[in-house]
Amino acid sequence: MSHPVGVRTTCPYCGVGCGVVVSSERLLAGHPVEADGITLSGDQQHPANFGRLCSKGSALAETLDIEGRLLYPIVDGQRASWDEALDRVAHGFKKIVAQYGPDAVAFYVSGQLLTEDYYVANKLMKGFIGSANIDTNSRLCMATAVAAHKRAFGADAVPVCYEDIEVADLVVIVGSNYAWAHPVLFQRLAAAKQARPEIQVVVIDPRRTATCDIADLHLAIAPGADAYLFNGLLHYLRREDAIDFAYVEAHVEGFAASFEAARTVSSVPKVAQVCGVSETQVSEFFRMFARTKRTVTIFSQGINQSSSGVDKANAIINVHLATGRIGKPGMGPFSVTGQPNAMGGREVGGLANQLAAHMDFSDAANIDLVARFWNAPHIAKAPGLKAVGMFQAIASEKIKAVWIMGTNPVVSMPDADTVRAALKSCELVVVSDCVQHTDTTACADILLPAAGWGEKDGTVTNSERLISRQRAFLPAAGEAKPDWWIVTQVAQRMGFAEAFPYTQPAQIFREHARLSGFENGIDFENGVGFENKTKRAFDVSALAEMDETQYDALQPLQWPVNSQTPHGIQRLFTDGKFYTPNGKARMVAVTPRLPAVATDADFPLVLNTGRIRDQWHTMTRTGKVPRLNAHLFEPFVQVRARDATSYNLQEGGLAKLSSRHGTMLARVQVSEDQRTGSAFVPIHWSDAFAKLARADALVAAITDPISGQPEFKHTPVKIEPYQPAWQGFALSRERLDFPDTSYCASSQGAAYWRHEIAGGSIPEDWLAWARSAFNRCADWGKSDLLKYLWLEYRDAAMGRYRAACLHDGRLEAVFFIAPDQRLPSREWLSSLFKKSVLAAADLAGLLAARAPSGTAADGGRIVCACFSVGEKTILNGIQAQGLNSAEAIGLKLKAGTNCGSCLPEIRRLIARQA
Ligand SMILES: Nc1nc2c(c(=O)[nH]1)N[C@H]1C(S)=C(S)[C@@H](COP(=O)(O)OP(=O)(O)OC[C@H]3O[C@@H](n4cnc5c(=O)[nH]c(N)nc54)[C@H](O)[C@@H]3O)O[C@H]1N2
Ligand SMILES: Nc1nc2c(c(=O)[nH]1)N[C@H]1C(S)=C(S)[C@@H](COP(=O)(O)OP(=O)(O)OC[C@H]3O[C@@H](n4cnc5c(=O)[nH]c(N)nc54)[C@H](O)[C@@H]3O)O[C@H]1N2
Ligand code: SF4
Ligand SMILES: [Mo]
Repeated sequence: MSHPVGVRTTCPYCGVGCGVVVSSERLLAGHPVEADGITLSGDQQHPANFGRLCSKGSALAETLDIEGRLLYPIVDGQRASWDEALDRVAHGFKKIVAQYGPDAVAFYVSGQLLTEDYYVANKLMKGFIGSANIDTNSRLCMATAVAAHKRAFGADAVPVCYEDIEVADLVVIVGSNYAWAHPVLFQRLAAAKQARPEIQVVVIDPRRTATCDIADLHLAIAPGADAYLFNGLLHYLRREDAIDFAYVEAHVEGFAASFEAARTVSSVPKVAQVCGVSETQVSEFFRMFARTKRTVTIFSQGINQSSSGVDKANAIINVHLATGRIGKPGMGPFSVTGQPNAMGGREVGGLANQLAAHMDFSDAANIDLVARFWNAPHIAKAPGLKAVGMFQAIASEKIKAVWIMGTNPVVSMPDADTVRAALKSCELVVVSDCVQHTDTTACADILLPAAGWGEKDGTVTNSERLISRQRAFLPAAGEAKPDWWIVTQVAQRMGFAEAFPYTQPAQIFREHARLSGFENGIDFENGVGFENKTKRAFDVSALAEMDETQYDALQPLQWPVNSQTPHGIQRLFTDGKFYTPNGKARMVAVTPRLPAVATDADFPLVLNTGRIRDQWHTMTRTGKVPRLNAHLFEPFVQVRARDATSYNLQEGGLAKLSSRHGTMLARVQVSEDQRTGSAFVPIHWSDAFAKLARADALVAAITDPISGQPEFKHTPVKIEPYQPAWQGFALSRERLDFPDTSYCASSQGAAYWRHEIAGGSIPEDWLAWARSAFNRCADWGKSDLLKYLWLEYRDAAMGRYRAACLHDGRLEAVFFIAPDQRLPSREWLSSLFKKSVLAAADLAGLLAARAPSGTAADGGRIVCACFSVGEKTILNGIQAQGLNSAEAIGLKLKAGTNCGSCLPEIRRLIARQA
């Protein structure tokens, strides 16, 4: 058989930016493919992943069916034509601008847009509507790193490349759960460490995470204390004579002031005390750092999402500058990007304080330059509102129209209940999304269907400045259109047709590339520009002349891509020259600050929020994939045993978390991975999947004063057991809609839905309640309700109730209710949905709430998503079959042998048994 030729594209999830090859028989025959029948694999040739994919990437084919997609425009709740919807958007925005001025409107966009989409939206708002009120969810994500890079390097430029993490001798991972959030980079590091065990890995995170699997040292730092640690390190490096004074002299300024600012807490004992870790651990980390030249420091949201995040990031960059560990193989500070195109958004200038192509509003000449390039009549002259301020302005009606593209702020913004209320009262809310029912689309006046991954063409830039193509291989779902097209149409209808003539993404990319090179020459007169350097770091002008064919064939490459480096470059600052007026990098004097709001007697716990392995953000895509839902299927809160005892919480019970802003319900997980005094909840659940489970309802809208990035990792909360009158679960073929539940988390399994439920009051008639949940579920053609057979078992004295609903012998739904958590295994019950007719033994088992004897053993909670291998199966393999390594488990049970994302967890299970 010949090797399948496929479409090469890029994964739409995290900022690693893995190459993906999509193939199918029909594709080979030259047709656009259908969602089913697609096979997908890692692109062996792509320099980000060399063929690897994580659990989310390898399940991409399962997200492509059109179920749940927004298929046509909707205006005021009614299906509308594109013409009607676009006119409404254009006229709505024009009217408000005419009446109240351009700052009365806003766009809130996303690092999940392609560069071409992003460019057009930014140009429309800043160049033509005339306001800089366009901000992006990158404000919640990368704004801190952008600000820190600009302070230190004079430009938002990531110095390192992925290879650096493999050739380093020490990799410090700060505030990043690399194993779950950047899995393929984690795997590259793990493989490098296996080949070269002398690579040392240090993890700095208040939690013990899966990333600690390969750590030689884990500093479970007190939440928010990182700047003290890195300041202390700076002093230690000086004491140990590890500063590279020659480098500092030639290439860095600000050393003395930074050193001075770090004086307050600089001895190892003091640092250890403030950071809440042992002196031995601090000394060990400092020693490793001091003696290892080839060091990369990776940082992510544990640093960025803080009210002093920019200072923290600069404290990290400081130690690299002071030791000259930058611009050389295996060295450098490395801010990893979250979203697939967080970097592309930074390049086009999609943040409200950026203008375009790495220019901002601080220099009138830049504003003039962009105005001339765009031929823009009303260019914005000053920064616009950053995300948090933007939603506050919507709440106070200063902003009267907002267009949200590719993001779900009702779930992901801090103080999310207030954000929802603001949108509900806003005069005009336009939402472009691929998915019809999200917490944010529920607030829209106009819904525009966006083409999704696989349906659109464009480019994305990953964490190492690598520009890759996303390529279409599917026809758009329904009437969906690419975002660049939608914005272009609105721009034309607002009267800007001349500046928005786009009919192809390649046209947009060329313009973007031209702008990046426009008057970006060497400018010695003003002291700017050096050998091999342009004024602005971002320069892809060598791509400005690509024709459509070349654009289609564009191979991944790392900017800058200009006449001096036409093929891009791996590492920046190899010459020790930075993008500051005098060419020197800047160390920033950092005075560490504690989180803005401390815990107190009313709110005694620190709430930390973050990601889980198999879900992407608000689950609009990953939530459709049964095997991704199987790993962690419910919102949970993780606390240490000591806190569980203090607050009367029980493993597996429900807890209510409250802050000054809102509440959340979650399932309790007791784990020694947490620090005492901290609780962790995932960010993924929304009203679309659960009741009262949005983490951001709790989080305060407190931001870093420089970057405007919210403090998502540190909210004072209180926690108490949530004792419902009843609890239980229901499994069903279709999703059910329950009356009277106070808690309900729904997740899609293979051929069934799983609902974990609880209620505050006991229904009068359980059967009527169950029937009602069954009958209420929308669009399921139950014309012959009488044909459904209901079986019941009730033990009123014990408060137990069970029911099963069958249709022609096929199981449709089961309900299990109890006063406590003693409920049967969902795994066995869910397997019954695979049968077209239940056997008598199954039926008896159903009502006895016990699997009939001879049923295959229940594998337990899924650990390996690729091969659906459960925790119990793995534990049994370890105990009964003596499988005592991840390799042995892989050989025997297959677990961990495809994407490898579950290997840390498998190794932990082995360690736990040992
Ligand atoms: N599976 C999955 N992967 C993703 C995503 C996803 O939704 N799902 N989203 C992507 C996006 S957009 C982003 S931004 C990235 C984020 O990637 P990460 O930043 O790695 O992910 P988080 O889980 O938000 O947080 C990272 C860690 O910071 C720790 N932390 C909290 N407070 C502190 C502190 O004070 N100091 C230190 N040192 N650490 C602290 C948390 O305990 C957590 O383990 O992930 C990307 N990858
Ligand atoms: N508490 C807390 N809150 C957080 C964080 C945290 O760590 N803690 N992390 C923050 C961070 S780093 C991030 S990045 C945000 C993420 O938060 P969001 O951006 O709100 O999350 P997503 O679910 O990725 O939302 C993307 C939306 O765009 C849609 N979409 C997908 N592709 C396209 C497309 O091509 N076009 C259009 N128009 N729509 C598309 C999806 O269906 C989905 O509705 O959350 C932030 N919020
Ligand atoms: S690491 Fe996973 S989610 Fe991130 S780009 Fe690669 S395959 Fe996609
Ligand atoms: Mo992010």
